[in-house]
Amino acid sequence: MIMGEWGAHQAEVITVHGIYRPRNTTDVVEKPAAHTIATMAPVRTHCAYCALQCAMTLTRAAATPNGSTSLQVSPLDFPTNRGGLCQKGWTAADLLDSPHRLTTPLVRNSRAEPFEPVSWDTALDVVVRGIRSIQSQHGDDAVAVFGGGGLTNEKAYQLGKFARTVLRTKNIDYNGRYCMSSAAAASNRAFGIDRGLPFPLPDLAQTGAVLVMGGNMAETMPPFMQHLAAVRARGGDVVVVDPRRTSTAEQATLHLQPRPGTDLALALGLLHVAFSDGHLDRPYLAERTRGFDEVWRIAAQWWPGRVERETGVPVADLQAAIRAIARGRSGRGAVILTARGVEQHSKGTDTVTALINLSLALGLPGRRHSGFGCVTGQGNGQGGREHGQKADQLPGYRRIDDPAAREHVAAVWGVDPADLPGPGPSAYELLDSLGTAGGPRALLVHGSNLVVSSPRGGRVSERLANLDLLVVCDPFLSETAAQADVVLPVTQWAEEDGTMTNLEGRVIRRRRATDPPEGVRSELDVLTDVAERLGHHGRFSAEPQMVFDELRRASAGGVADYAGITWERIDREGGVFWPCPSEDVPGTARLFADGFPTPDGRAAMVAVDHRPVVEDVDPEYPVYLTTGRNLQHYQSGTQTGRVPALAAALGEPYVEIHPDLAARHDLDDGVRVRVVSRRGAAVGRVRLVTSIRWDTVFMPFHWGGEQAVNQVTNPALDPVSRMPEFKVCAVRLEPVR
Ligand SMILES: Nc1nc2c(c(=O)[nH]1)N[C@H]1C(S)=C(S)[C@@H](COP(=O)(O)OP(=O)(O)OC[C@H]3O[C@@H](n4cnc5c(=O)[nH]c(N)nc54)[C@H](O)[C@@H]3O)O[C@H]1N2
Ligand SMILES: Nc1nc2c(c(=O)[nH]1)N[C@H]1C(S)=C(S)[C@@H](COP(=O)(O)OP(=O)(O)OC[C@H]3O[C@@H](n4cnc5c(=O)[nH]c(N)nc54)[C@H](O)[C@@H]3O)O[C@H]1N2
Ligand code: SF4
Ligand SMILES: [Mo]
Repeated sequence: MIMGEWGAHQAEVITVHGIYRPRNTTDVVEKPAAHTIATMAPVRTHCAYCALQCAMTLTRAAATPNGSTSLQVSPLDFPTNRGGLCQKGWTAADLLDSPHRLTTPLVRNSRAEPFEPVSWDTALDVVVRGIRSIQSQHGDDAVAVFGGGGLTNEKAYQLGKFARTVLRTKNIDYNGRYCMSSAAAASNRAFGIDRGLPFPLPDLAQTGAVLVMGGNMAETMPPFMQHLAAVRARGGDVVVVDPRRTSTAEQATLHLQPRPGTDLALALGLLHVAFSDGHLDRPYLAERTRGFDEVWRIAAQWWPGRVERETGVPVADLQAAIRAIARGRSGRGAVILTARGVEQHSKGTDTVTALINLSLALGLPGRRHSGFGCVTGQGNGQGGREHGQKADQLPGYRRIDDPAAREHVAAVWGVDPADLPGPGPSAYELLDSLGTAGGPRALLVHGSNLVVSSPRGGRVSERLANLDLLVVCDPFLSETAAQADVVLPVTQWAEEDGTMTNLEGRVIRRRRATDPPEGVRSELDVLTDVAERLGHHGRFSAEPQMVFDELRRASAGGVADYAGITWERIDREGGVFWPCPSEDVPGTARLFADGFPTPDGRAAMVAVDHRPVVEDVDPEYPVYLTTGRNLQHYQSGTQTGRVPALAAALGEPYVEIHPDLAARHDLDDGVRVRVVSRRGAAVGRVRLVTSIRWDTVFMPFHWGGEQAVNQVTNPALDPVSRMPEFKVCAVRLEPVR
């Protein structure tokens, strides 16, 4: 029932974009123009969190006696979520009226002092004076930028443009380096393109067999499970590979439980079995791929018995997995999917490569209801990696070291291509260089809580402490913001318009459903203002649709071509798949049917071999640690830790331990245990479970301080993707007395 003052507007959604244009004066305290959103009609949008981007409506409930109103979430039927939402989605509106919300800029003179609330003008003045003085003393690269895969396409694009043309720094990277980089690198070198899923998600439900390598969708994307359930309901197979018997593995027809960090050997073994059992697709290999012979030369050496010794997976299970995939393929189709479990390793790129090789040898990519895909993680994990916040990239998934790409993008930006910086270091390398001799002296953070989510977090905190200037834009006081000199409160999710690109490569609309709190500004507005103050007049827009139109031009002709996508079209069609080079053509829902976007149109099979984990167990650190996610919490926990229902469901980290291992350490269920590595320690509560290997413990990474498992993890990097080895290191366990 619609009541009260909102009733008059129930028929339509009226969104008035307040375009804030800073004046060239520093003595006026500016606020964003007053926004008027008068609506009772539900606003259609997508969830605040992960890459499934479940569709929902937000409806303002009737005003309570004290005048406050809250937004109500209702799921919508959309191809990814089919009317489902997880608990995080259901409670996402709590982020909007959270009492923890930052509503004023915070500044302090030294890190020893508490923050003082200040006006936007004062805060931005501190930022601009800091940037000027640091760059004049130490050069342009002395200011660094760290972005996030949760930012809208518009914000990610603007951030890259700001870094390259206003700051002129090469030092920009983002948290997607910790997330999608191994999958992206492997896909690019094999297929010439990196779109996580090369087909719409509902295609999955049509296939006959799915191999899930290192993904736990039952906790990380619960509505995704409908598509896997549909495969099983038709008699198909779901094979899950995970050192833990997760709730996803529970719903599989077959579960393989390897030792952490051995998936590359497993993938080579699967190819070996596929070959010896006669399942290779020879005509496909001959027509659509190159490089099989070198790939086979290595896989030939990974006979099943050797793979069993390396991985702990019985030969019979390897054979059963291949039988399931081959059966699926000869029926409706077969799909191989990877997620962070196999990607977040110092050999993540090669492991994904080996799995792509397996999929090509079986003839899956480009075939109906078949293929290979990587399950992208963050809300805009896909779009966030296409438009230029990555160290080596320009918009449209262009390479920053490609002269033609530089020329195209420089023309859109109105700058000289020679003035664009070159590629910079990757996320962890960038953070590890902060405040060191010759390293950056200032860091601007947009959309990441990097002290909690980076490997070897203790070292990252020390590096931040060495900076002359740390500026953090965040809706909340995250652990990273708490270390800053300047904190800028920015709009989030349902307070802004923009686009996101979901795990399928479908570009969708994030719609504004409510006013931001008084005092909060949009990040587009903040970047525009700082650019103006640094003398770049009229080159940046705070209006998301204008930014998107510029992004379209910058991406035109690139791999991730958005030129034909408009907001109106997204509204009309319910989302548009990239590449979409012109408004007259449909988006590309399915890739690879007629060839691969490589120079010769064939997929490249790259020969890769197994190698050990960087830090193996030894008598001093005898247990493997692996890390990941829990159903109710998201990432570093900045957001979900402040949602009451989620904090109540799980308020502290747990450590999953097999009873046999616990007995050897004298650990009972529910006691506190310290997980210690060569780099640091983290404390969690013991959960005795028989679902984990006896040589491995698992801890989620959603908490900071002494509960942060990233105090313990190993920053060893993949040589190609520069992905840290989040998923395996050596630890010892100490009871906390
Ligand atoms: N609830 C929740 N959902 C989320 C997120 C969240 O933080 N919370 N984050 C989102 C983001 S950004 C991402 S990237 C996705 C991640 O989604 P997933 O990849 O599904 O999540 P993880 O829990 O990191 O890892 C998946 C599984 O990998 C297993 N694993 C660990 N080591 C290995 C190994 O060596 N080999 C194999 N085969 N498996 C291994 C773990 O046991 C774990 O069950 O989730 C998204 N959705
Ligand atoms: N041990 C271990 N570590 C991991 C992983 C793992 O599996 N194990 N996974 C890695 C992966 S896959 C990922 S994706 C990273 C994620 O790690 P983080 O980058 O730390 O991710 P979040 O916690 O989502 O941080 C996003 C921050 O941005 C804020 N925010 C939300 N919206 C906006 C916005 O519009 N603008 C701005 N400026 N801020 C906003 C949020 O409040 C939050 O503080 O963690 C990585 N770290
Ligand atoms: S699965 Fe992801 S997108 Fe869907 S409701 Fe949960 S967090 Fe939101
Ligand atoms: Mo991620």
